[in-house]
Amino acid sequence: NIEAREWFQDAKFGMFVHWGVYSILGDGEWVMQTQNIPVKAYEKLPTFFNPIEYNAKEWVKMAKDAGMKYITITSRHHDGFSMFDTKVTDYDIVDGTPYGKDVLKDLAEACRAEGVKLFFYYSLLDWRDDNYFPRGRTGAKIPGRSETGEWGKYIDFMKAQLTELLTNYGEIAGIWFDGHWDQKDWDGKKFGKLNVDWHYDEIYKLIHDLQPQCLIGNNHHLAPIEGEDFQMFEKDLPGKNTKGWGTDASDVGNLPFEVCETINGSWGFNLQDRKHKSKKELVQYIVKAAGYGSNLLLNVGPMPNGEIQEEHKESLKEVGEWMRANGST
Ligand code: FUL
Repeated sequence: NIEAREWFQDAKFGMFVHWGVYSILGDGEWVMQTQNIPVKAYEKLPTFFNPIEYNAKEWVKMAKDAGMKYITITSRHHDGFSMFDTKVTDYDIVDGTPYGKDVLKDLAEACRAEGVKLFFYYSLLDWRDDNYFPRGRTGAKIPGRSETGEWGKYIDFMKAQLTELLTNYGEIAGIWFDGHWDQKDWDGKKFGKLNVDWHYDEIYKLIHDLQPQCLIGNNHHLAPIEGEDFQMFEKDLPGKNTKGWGTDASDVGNLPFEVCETINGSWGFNLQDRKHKSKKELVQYIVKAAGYGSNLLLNVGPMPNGEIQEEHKESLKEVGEWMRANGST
């Protein structure tokens, strides 16, 4: 949808939100893998997730005041826990936590009221689902993962969840896919010749059929695939590939760009992260991205109680002041 792509191209600045049951441990969103937490132990985390200080209106106001035009939030990260009310698993915020409420619903309403657009981050890889099989390099050492599974069922599961996300939350500006790279291992000798098709043609069609304006991006670090609407560069600038994501990661297509970055050094809440970027550094990121004609998606990692950490709030405030002073909002 051309109009939606044009809006995106002009939007310039958005807020990324990494929030999930991993936030409880204060060690980033990869904690299940970095600490090799057994599936059964990790499954206890939701019972401690009770973000009573969560206030969607405040989050949206904070983003808007910083000059941001959209919010991209993790609906389900690599740990496989759904932060929304899904009917295809009970491993979700409504069925599995004492909080029991759908945080994405509140956010969708608050965004709509303020004219801020909403994107859903959606992980392709899953460290818990039996049917996410064969496994790739990530999460390989997590104890308790299944040795068998049905790939077709996993694809159906994702389709069902995406249908929910695009049916129950009003107009959604985009889906931000992530976690495609395990596939590299599947193509190798480790798992033999298995059907590793992601069925992107079907998945992308489903999304555009449900909501034609919904933009699709995929953090696969490849050149854009048919059906995608924007191209993202993780902690990088278009065409740079300074992170060495792979030989195709610098392939630049002709879709609108988005660059994503962290305010400190982590995506998910990290208690011990002291690498906060200064106001000057953050402004440089905004300016640099804009110089490449790219949006900047700047991340916050809310705490388990639902509040955004003070340092992040402070950074957003400072950036907002700079944006206003420079006529960028
Ligand atoms: C990466 C993920 O693996 C990280 O956890 C994070 O979500 C980042 C934005 O994308 O690929």
